[in-house]
Amino acid sequence: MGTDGPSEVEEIKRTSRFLRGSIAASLLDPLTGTVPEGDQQLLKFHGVYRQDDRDLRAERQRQKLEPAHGFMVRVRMAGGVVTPEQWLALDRLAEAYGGGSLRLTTRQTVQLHGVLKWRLRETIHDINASLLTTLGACGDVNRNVMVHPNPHASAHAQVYALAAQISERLAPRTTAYHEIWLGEEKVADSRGEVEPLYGETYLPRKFKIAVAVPPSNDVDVFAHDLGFIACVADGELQGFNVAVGGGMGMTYGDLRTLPRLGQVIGFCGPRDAVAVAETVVGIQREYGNRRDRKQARFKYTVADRGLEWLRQELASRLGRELGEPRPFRFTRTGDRYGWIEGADGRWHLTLYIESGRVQDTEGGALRTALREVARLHPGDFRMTPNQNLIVSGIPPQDKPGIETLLRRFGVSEGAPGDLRRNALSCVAFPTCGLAMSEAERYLPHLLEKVQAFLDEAGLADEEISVRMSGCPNGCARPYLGEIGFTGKGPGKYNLYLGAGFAGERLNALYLENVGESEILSALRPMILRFAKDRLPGERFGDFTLRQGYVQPSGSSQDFHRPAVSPAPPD
Ligand code: SRM
Ligand code: SF4
Repeated sequence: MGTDGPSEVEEIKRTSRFLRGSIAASLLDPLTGTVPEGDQQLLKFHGVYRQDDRDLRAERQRQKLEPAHGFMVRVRMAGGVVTPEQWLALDRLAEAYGGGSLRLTTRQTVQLHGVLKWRLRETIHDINASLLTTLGACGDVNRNVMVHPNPHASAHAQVYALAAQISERLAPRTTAYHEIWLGEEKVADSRGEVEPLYGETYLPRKFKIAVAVPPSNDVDVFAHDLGFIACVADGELQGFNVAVGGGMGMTYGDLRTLPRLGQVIGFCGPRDAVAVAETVVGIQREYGNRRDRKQARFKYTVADRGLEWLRQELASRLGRELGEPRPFRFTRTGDRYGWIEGADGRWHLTLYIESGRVQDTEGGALRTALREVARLHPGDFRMTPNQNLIVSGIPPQDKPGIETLLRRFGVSEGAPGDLRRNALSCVAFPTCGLAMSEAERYLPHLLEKVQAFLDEAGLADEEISVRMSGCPNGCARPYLGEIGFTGKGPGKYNLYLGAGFAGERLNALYLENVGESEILSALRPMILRFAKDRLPGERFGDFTLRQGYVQPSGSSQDFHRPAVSPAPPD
C-alpha cells in the first residue's frame, strides 16, 4: 500500500471476512509453531498475540531454529470481575498451558503467556466454557473497559453496570470467533454478516475507555481515548464528566507522536453514557487516520480537528449537546490496600501483586494461595487497574479462614510500606516483542536502591508513583509516574519527572538513555533535597517541577505537531 492509501492492516481487515482470514487453517499447519503475518494481525482481535521467548532468541538463531513461538492470550472482562470458579478455570489453564503463571494487567484483566499454537483452541475454548471471552481484548476495537473496582465505593454497582454495558455494546459481533475457537458451524457465506458498529474494517486503531469514581483516579482516566468521571451526590450517581483524547503511546524520534492527557468536554446523564461511548467510537471509526497507524489513535483525530469540532459532531449525532462539566477532584491514582468493610458488612481485601504476576516462586506460593482462597470464597475476584487483586464480598464469618490461608502461604494482607505500593511495570522481556529494555524483571531491584535514598532522607514512608515501561509505548502508563522510565536499549532508560500524584499532569523528560548508576546519581540528591526543601505536604512530582528539574511538558493542552492533513472520512 502506498502512503496515500489505507495501511496494510486496513487491507488485512477488509479482506478478512470479519476476522476469519486463514486462521483456522494456520492453526492446523504442523510445520510451524507460528501463523502468517496476516493471521497474526487478525488473531489480536480474538485476544491472541504471537510472541517468542526473547531470552532464547539469539541461541535459537545460532542453532538455525525457528524462534520459540508462544502466544499471549488476553481475556476481556469489563471492570476485571471474575467469580471464584472463573479464577479456578484461569488457574488451571495457567498450569496446563501458560507456564504456571497468570499476569494481571494494567487494564484490569488477565493474560496467559507462552501458550503453544497447538493448545490455543483448547485454551480459548476453556476460557469460554467458564463464561469469559477473549474476543475484543486486543485489536482495533474497544478494549477492556476499566472501572474503579472498589465495591464499597458509593454508587459502585451503577458505575460497574455502566462499564459492563459499554463493553457489551462495543463488542465485535463477528461469528468468526465461535466458528474458529468453539467449533460452531461455519457460516457458508460471510457476506451476509454485519458488524453494525464497526463495519468490515473495524476501527483505525485500538480504543480505550475508563470510568473513574473520584476522589480515586486509579483507572488513570486521562490516559484514555474516552473517560467517564462519575459525579456522585449523597450516594446517588448524577452522571459523568466526559473526557476525550488521552493516550500514552509515542515513538522515539517521531515528533508527531506524543503522550497526551484527555480533556473534559462536557457532562452526560447516567442513561446517556452508553450512547455517548457508542457515538464517540462511531466518530473515530469515520474520521480516524487509516493510512498511518502511528497517527491513528483518537487523540490525533481530536488534536487535528479540535475539541470544538468534536463537541459539535457529538451533539449533532446524539441530537443534544453535552451539559456543562461538573466540579470534581482526584486525590490519587494507586490502589487502597488491605481489608475494608462494605456497607453491607461484607469484607474486601486488596492484595498487592508485584507487577501483577501470579505464580508460585521460591519466595512464596501466591498462585496456590489464591487457588485455595477461590475454593472456599463465595464472593468474587476483582483485578485492579494497577495490577493488583481484590478478594471481594467476603462474609464476616469467612474472613478468619481467608486470613489463616493467606498467612499459611506467606501472602501479606497489607501493602508493602515502600515504593513498591505505587509502582507499575509492564511485562517487557522475555515475552513482549516490542521491548527495548527490561521492566517487570528489573523494576523491583531498582526500587530497592531508590528506597534506600528515601530511608536515608528520613522519608521511608513517602508515597511516590513510579512507572516503568520497557519501550515508549507506555503500557505501564509511565508518562503519569512522578518518576517514569521508558526503555531505550539493554539497561538504558529515559527518566521522566514531575507528573501529578493524582494522574492529572504528565511528566517531562529529565535524562535520556541512562543506565542505573546515572539514574541513582540523579535521584539521590533530588530526594535528599526534597526532604529538606519540600513545602508542607508537597508531593515529589510537584517538588521536581517547582524546583525546575523539569519544565511542565504542556502536552496535555498544547499539542505540538507538524502540519498533518486530517484523514478524510472513509
Ligand atoms: Fe500495551 C502493545 C502489554 C496496557 C500501549 N502491549 C502491547 C503488546 C501487545 C506488544 C505487541 O504489540 O506486540 C504487549 C504484550 C506484552 C506481553 O508480553 O504481554 C502489551 N499493554 C500490555 C500490558 C499487558 C502491560 C502490563 O504489563 O500490564 C497491558 C495490557 C492491557 C489490557 O489488559 O488490555 C497493556 N498498553 C497498555 C497501556 C495502558 C492502558 O491502556 O491503560 C497502554 C498505554 C495507553 C494507550 O494505549 O495509549 C498501552 N501497548 C501500547 C502500545 C502503544 C499504543 C499507541 O497508541 O502507540 C502498544 C503498541 C501498539 O499498539 O502498536 C502496545
Ligand atoms: Fe512491551 Fe513496550 Fe508495552 Fe512494555 S511498554 S509491554 S515493552 S510494548
